[in-house]
Amino acid sequence: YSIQTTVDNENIVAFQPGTLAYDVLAGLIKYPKTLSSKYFYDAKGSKIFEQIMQLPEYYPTRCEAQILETHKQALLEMCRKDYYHLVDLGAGDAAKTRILIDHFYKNNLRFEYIPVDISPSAVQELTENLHQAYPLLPVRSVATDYFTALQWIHSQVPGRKLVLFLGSNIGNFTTEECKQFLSTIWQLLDEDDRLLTGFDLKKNANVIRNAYNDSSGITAEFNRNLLQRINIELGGNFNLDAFEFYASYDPVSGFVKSYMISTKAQQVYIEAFKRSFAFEAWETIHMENSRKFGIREIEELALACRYEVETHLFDNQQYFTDSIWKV
Ligand code: AVI
Repeated sequence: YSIQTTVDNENIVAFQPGTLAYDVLAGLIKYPKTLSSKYFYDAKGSKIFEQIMQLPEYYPTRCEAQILETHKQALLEMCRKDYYHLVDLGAGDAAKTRILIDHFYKNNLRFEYIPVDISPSAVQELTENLHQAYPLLPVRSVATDYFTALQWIHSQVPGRKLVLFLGSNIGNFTTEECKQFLSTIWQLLDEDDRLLTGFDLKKNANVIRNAYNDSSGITAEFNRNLLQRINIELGGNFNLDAFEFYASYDPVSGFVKSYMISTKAQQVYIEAFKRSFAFEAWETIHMENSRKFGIREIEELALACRYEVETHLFDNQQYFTDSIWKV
């Protein structure tokens, strides 16, 4: 189905689901308004996210790097048997995956690396960097959303695979999307295959809150960039100074929720839709969920999606886990 917005009787504009235009329109005509964090990652957004990963407050990246560093030999042994496909969902700049790539490559594992990312510029840059660093490594990159990529993998990547879903990307899904995603991957896996998913764990609530309210305001810029992207790509006129960033953490549900909040009553016009959207003072746009999990919740999720948990790998603070599942 598609959304149609009637501006006047002669001017009907139609958009397809899953496109920036469709999803922005669908989100801004709702109350409360929403935008999808999957659109954060244009070229600029991907760069800002790389800065976030360097922030002192943003611990998940460092914790997961420590996990991979500690367990890279065990993971190599796991992949030893046969020619392997290393599928990296949401690869970005693959800073963490490179710990494994480097170790596997230097130990002569015969494998192919398949990075998947929604940002074409990120995927292209990554592929070029890998070709330089590891000239003999076969790389097949895919620039699309996860669900399209999973269909592609199903038809194009036969044979044993380790599917990586690092960085707590799973926390950005709704509970529904999360189950749908894990069930789709389940259908791709055979008994020798493995899924390794990064889950950010529940911990001191202030540590979590600070990770999403960094003192240098980079996370705010990350969110604001989506408003700017709408201005550039859809002809919007969001006044970027008239929206404030706010992130909350609920230690019971484990959800960090991020918002851009209109600091005054205002109209935002978007040329692509030939219409304006009214904001009341202090009206919110929900931008992102970043869910934190308890171990019990992870195990219940695995069970609900018909997986068997093989092991949980932890960093030394137990802030994060890379959980390995099989079908
Ligand atoms: C990509 N994702 C796992 C990050 C997270 O922690 O939810 C995105 C992010 N949002 C704000 N900071 C980082």
